[in-house]
Amino acid sequence: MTAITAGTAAPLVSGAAGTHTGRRALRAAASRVLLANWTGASTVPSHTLYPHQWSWDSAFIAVGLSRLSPRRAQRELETLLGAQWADGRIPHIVFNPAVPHEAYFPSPDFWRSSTAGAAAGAPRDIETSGIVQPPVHALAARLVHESDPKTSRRRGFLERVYPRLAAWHGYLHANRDLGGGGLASVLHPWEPGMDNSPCWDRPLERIDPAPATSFRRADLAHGDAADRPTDLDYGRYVRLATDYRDRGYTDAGDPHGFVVEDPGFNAFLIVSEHALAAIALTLGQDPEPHRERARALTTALVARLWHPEAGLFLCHDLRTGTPIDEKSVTGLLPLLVPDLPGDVVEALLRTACGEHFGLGSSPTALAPSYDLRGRSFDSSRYWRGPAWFNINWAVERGLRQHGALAGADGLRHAILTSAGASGFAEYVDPRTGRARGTTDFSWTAAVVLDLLARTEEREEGMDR
Ligand code: 2M8
Repeated sequence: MTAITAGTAAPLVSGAAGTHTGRRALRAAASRVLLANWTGASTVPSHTLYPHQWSWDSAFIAVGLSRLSPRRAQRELETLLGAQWADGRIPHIVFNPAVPHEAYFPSPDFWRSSTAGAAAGAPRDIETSGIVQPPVHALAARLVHESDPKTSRRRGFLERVYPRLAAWHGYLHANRDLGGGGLASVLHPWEPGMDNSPCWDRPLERIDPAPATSFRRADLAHGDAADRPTDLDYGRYVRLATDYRDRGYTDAGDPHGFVVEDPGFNAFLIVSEHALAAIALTLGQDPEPHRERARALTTALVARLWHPEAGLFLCHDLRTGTPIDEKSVTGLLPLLVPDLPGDVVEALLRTACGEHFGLGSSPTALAPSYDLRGRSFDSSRYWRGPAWFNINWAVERGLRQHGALAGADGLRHAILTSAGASGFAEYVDPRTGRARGTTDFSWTAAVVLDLLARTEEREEGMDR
């Protein structure tokens, strides 16, 4: 097993993804996926399984699109921000009215945002869900701007998105610090994006599932049931979303059935807060409030969710006031945070390449979504083991930021090889690399485009 340590550089991408011809073919294939999934103002994650716009998907997609068309990347984010609620939340789905309701569950007639969310400031003329997803957007906006600052400046991109992104963070800060310790909490397993992670098993035991006869899943028409959450999971997702909707999507007040502090969600918030500071500076505004918030969040993240004995950040169940003793890749995502204490970084790097996550164990090793040794590990089922490309892109950035260059180069190679070989799979079996879920998946193609461009920038000595 290759140790992941700071300071050493491995050769650049090698093999098919490393030759110029191989890279050109990969870039062309990834571009075709994103172009085919573009619907005129935004990009669907997949035409079959997810035929609307998703919040954090769009952030990753914008980063990839910026390598093809900076204007389109800006449009992707601005379409999403066009559906922002007056309270600042960015909804996790923006529905395309041209898509029939039967194509995806839960559809707009379940969420009823324009009526049930009216008091919270849901738009009247666009239907959305009422929950949120990880705040990757300000990071994406910064990267989109940096990919072509001239076009961005000419179009006033940052001027338009900055107040909206600041309002989004303001919502999380004002409404979602339900633990009172300075972190944002999530109220539904769909919010951290890792829907059926084993981390949610215990908190979900308390939730009385909606009967399976009360809803009709659309996902099973397009996906293998063994790759998807179970009916029992869905019953609980439906119960929690119904309760939230029926309370007008208000965050304060009655205790929520599910309320968790998630390290990955908060790590993205911190990185995005740093991105807002950079954006403010570019616009001639004061970056200090964003820096101050990033510092406070970082302190709270370490104080509340770091567990030295696990060598990992753990989720925290606010209903019971206890840590959730499961090793999920969400606990590695704080590698994205720039100012972590040195001992925490060292321990995280050890955990990343140890037996639980196996980075560096082979040239194609990707970080699994869940502990390879965990009792609930399942190599096929969604967020219970499979490796996801957006998450590995984030881990790669984290490794590189902390100087673990050999590990970052190895992971970059693994992402490019595995994404191409799997037909831009939604996720892959972390042991075999076999495609799972759907293929031609947008964020998989997007992170490939970004990593290919970064590899070239690095070769030309301009890596950002
Ligand atoms: C998955 O989640 C949706 C619900 O939001 C679903 O299963 O229908 C997750 O993988 C989530 O992280 C992702 O954003 C979404 C669309 O790709 O699909």
